[in-house]
Amino acid sequence: RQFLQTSAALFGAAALSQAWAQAVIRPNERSALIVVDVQNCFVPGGTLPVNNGHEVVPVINRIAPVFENVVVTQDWHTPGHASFASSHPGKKPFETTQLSYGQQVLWPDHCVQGSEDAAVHKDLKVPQAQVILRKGFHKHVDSYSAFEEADRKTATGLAGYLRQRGIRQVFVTGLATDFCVAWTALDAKRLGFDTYVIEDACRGIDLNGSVAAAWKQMHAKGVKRIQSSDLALS
Ligand code: VGL
Ligand code: ZN
Repeated sequence: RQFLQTSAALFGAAALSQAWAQAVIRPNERSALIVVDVQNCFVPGGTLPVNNGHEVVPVINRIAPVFENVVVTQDWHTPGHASFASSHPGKKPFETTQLSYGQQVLWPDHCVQGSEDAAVHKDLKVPQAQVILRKGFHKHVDSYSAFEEADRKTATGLAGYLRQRGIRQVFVTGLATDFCVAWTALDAKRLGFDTYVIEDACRGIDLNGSVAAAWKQMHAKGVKRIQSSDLALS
């Protein structure tokens, strides 16, 4: 009896401190939601489908209303883009090659400018989004990150846009966790933004453990990994 009461009290205290430790995160006017590449190409039926990629849509739709500032990105490649395996004779998708700026994973042809495949997913509901940023439009340079192209020299302009609008904190969601989401989050952090990735609002491609590797790198650089349930939605 005594033991049961004591353990119940301890359990209650533990649950309470747990609740305190897990402080709710409340986005404000200096926060932006970044929705990365939620496009037809990256969901089942698209040209570079991410497993269960479509499942990010309801999660993003649920959290989006608390964000005053929303950025949507679109992977937006030229026909014959350098990141396409079809542009490199003898190469197959998911192999790698050496380009002028370093190693490049080669992908199936995807997200070609103006195609239905490159359109934003029809069920995504972010009517307040203020900018749609297209990336990967230079034929010879890929751009996983929404901030900087793969040559690590060419800026997209997003950092300046966010700074000029007074944004200090970003919440990254979308596709794919291990490529465009991770690169975007790592650049955001490096460029001085307080950076969160909302794990359940992302899905990964996962080539040879790339999802785990991406989380490890993001953790090492101070990107914060949270769940959509950590956000205050009212
Ligand atoms: C992406 C591979 C190629 C992404 C874009 O959005 O994560 N991945 N292009
Ligand atoms: Zn791409």
